[in-house]
Amino acid sequence: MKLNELKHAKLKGWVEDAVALMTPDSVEICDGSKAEYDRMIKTMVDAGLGVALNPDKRPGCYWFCSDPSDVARAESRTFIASRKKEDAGPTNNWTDPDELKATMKGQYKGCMKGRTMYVIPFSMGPVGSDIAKIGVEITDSPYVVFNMHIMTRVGVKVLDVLGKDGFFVPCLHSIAKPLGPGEKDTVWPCEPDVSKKFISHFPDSTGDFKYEIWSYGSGYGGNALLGKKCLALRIASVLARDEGWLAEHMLILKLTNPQGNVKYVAGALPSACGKTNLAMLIPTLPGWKVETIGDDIAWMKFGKDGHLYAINPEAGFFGVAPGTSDHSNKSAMDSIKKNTIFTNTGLTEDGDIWWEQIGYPAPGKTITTWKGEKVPSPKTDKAVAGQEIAHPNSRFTVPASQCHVIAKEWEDPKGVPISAFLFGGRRATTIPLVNQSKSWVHGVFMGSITGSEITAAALDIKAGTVRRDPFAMLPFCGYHMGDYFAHWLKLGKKAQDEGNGDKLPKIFFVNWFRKDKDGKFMWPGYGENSRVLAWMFDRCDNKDNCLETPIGFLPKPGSIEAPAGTSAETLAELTKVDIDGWKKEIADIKDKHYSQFGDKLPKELYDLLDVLEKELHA
Ligand code: SAT
Ligand code: MN
Repeated sequence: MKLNELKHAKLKGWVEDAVALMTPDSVEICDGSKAEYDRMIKTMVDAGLGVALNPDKRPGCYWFCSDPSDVARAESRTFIASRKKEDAGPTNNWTDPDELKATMKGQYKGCMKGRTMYVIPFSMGPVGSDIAKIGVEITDSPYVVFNMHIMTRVGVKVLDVLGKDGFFVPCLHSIAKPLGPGEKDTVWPCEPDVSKKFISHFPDSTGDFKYEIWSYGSGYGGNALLGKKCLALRIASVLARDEGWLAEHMLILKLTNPQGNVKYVAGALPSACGKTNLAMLIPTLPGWKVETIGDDIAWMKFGKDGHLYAINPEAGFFGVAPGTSDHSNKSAMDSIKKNTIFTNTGLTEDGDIWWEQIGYPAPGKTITTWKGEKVPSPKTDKAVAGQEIAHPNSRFTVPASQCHVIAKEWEDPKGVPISAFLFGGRRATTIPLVNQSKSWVHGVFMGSITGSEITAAALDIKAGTVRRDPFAMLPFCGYHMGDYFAHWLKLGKKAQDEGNGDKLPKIFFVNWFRKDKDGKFMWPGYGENSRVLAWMFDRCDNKDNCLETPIGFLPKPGSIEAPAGTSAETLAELTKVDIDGWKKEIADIKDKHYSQFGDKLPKELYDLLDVLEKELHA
């Protein structure tokens, strides 16, 4: 499709302006077809920038490796450029939007010389769903085009919904590597100087567009696939605030009990807590079933019936490869057997992928690392820091439809009614295995104090230190976190005022990661977590399976059966109130966490902290 065939005048004008600024050699409007997908991959494979994997082992699969400067989201280069600094809040990088645009326009000038500009119309959410939103990404990366094909719904059908004047979020992206005459890419093109990369969000610009995303210099993951964290979380969180809904960093799962009754659960966990594994969990508890709706993002709106309905705005999974095995996530392993893009994993001699903790040693004599070096195949699949075969943030991109445990209603445009929210983190002490909030406000409190222990000594934080990651939204909330807590409180209050308080999802906090005095995990996790899901399921039906305590509703003794290998004493320890631990927790929340939000921290949350403190001291 050609530029002058675009019927949407504002879209056409925006693309024309981008062409004038970035001066590509040609422009292509993406149609979302399989032929286009294949052609984009071929462009890169022919240029030597990608490898087709062995079709006997991984049919339709490809291996790509990025530049070592371009391997993960660049949080320090991610900006929320709201008009007022206070609207970005203490947890975001802020710059003045006009200054940032001036800087970036300077960078964008001529940045696509020698390349094709691709215009990708995409829908986040089933095309035409009331909850879905449309974005259009301009990029010079064919890698971005075929990944967007998997992760979102791309093409002409989206333009049809957009019509002549529909709403879309413009998303500008360039890898920042113009080509001279006859010049060809030899390695992953990007801007290797991190200080020149920008992932910018304009949540309230007053120009032609109210909401905009401008990204420059990176071709990797969330920096470049702008539908995901940029649109579906940072900008969508602002849209949700403005329009009265929720855009959350949550998995959505469908839970079926042995009687065939169904409940949908949405859950937020900080990174490295097994969110994708939980979304695809295989229960050990007989008769129970978990199916996946989404593994990363949930958009939720109240229906006319007062229930909260959720869609997964994505169409694929962009999962972390290392640590994924038949033990940790068999469903993911089965999903990635075909038609999958692998980025920054290892490549075996026989044309397959490999990574640390994949569950078996690397086959063959040698293996190619993500940096392209041939090294002797490791004898085990253990990770050796600094010598990884696969980059720790290496990824698979796979269509969600290929997942064997995807729920049949995962694309239902009206969404699924959510019965429970779950928050959680990796905490060695204090936080019980599962705890239900006493009220909506208390649940918002739980979400707001979500934290997880840092597993690697990265980020200059001591390993074992708790990093608070409210609602697992720390890097993804597009506005002031204090206002975000207030938005959650407001939605709950509105539902209650309308007489729908009993239809609000119940809120839970889980912790699979408690350790004993010897540093050993006390709970087996993985499929055994189904025992906790089952307890939550019954809580949603108000079964008599809990005890009220100062910190919330904890499981009644016997209401969760201990899995094999876990003693009754251990389970009792996991489900009791650690009074001293909670006193320290409260002090930490007051002094180091809530204090940073100033007057934007809703009073209800401070009040609740006081009540909790009093009850613990009683
Ligand atoms: O690179 S993404 O932002 O898409 C994934 C992640 O870092 O969580
Ligand atoms: Mn995520």
